[in-house]
Amino acid sequence: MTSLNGYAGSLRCDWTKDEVTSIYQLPLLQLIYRAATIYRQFHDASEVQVCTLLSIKTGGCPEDCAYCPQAARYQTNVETHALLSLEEVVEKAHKAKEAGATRFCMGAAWREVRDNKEFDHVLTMVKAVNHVGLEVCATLGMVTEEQAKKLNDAGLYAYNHNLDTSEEYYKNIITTRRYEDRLRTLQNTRKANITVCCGGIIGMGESIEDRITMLLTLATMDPHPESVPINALVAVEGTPLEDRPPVNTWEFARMIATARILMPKSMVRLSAGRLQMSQEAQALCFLAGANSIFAGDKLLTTPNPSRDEDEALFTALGLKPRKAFKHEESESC
Ligand code: SAM
Ligand code: DTB
Ligand code: SF4
Repeated sequence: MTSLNGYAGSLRCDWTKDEVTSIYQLPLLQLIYRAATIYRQFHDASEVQVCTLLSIKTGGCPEDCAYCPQAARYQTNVETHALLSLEEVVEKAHKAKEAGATRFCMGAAWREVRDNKEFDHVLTMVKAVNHVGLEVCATLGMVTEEQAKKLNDAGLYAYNHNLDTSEEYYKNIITTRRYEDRLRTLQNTRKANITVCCGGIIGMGESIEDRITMLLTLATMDPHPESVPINALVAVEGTPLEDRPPVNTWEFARMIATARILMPKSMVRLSAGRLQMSQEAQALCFLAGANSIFAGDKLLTTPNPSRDEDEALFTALGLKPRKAFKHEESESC
């Protein structure tokens, strides 16, 4: 039995900004110790879920997200492609499963889902990947409640739609949609009984206060998102954020630890940016409560550590991949 050292966590959705600020600003090792304790109270800390990403439609997106290499308006080296065939997707899903992944996330460079043949095709993909025995996740831009219901009927397990940053900083990063649009899609997903995957990115020039406010918005959702991806910006040549310096790994670990304390039951995903991090920095994130990674040479369009490197990391740290569908039911506060 893990000793809680006076640090027992509880599932709460009524966090205040002062509380989040004082947790975020704890001395780093104290913050990590507290997060690690709470992590062990709610999860088996030897397990990390391995997820695989696949870009099913790449590039040519009409949005202006300043971090994104897939926005049509930026000159990047991304090779665009139309919607993949069902065969290609199913083959990748089988390969991902064989390589140990239990969750498969399909991403499309769309502003929003439209009710057309392409959406019907994505529904077929969702059904097929579900049959492979993987948790199916999709990230397709904005969805209506009706579209979310269709995705749920097809067997979609999770929908990824990130807040990306604070409401205040959002307009500096994206001007082609509003924060409320993001929140509405998240509500539509919830109403359709799909689990919610929602997090953000650090390293885009936001202030500490922006990071705290974003975490506050996530942690006051009731229920919390079942999955919270924390991304470090991958600064891609040709995007407006191409010259941003790499994220300081202490700051990254601080985000992970704070997310773990605020949303103790959620899966906290150490997402984009691992290639720029040392294995020791990743170990600190696992200690602080990160319990999922994206594995495979590629994220959606940018490189990621190889499976061999990740296997070596898991062996060195004594971590094992987590089984699929192990999530508990979403729980209201
Ligand atoms: N078009 C859909 C949307 O915007 O929701 C889905 C795909 S989009 C690529 C999914 C998420 O990937 C974004 O919300 C963002 O958080 C993350 N992302 C995209 N480019 C990134 C980058 N260069 N560095 C870190 N995260 C990134
Ligand atoms: C998330 O939060 N991060 C993943 C997943 N959800 C879809 C995407 C990261 C993309 C990084 C940039 C790229 O590879 O294009
Ligand atoms: Fe389009 Fe999504 Fe990239 Fe924004 S993040 S430009 S919506 S693909």
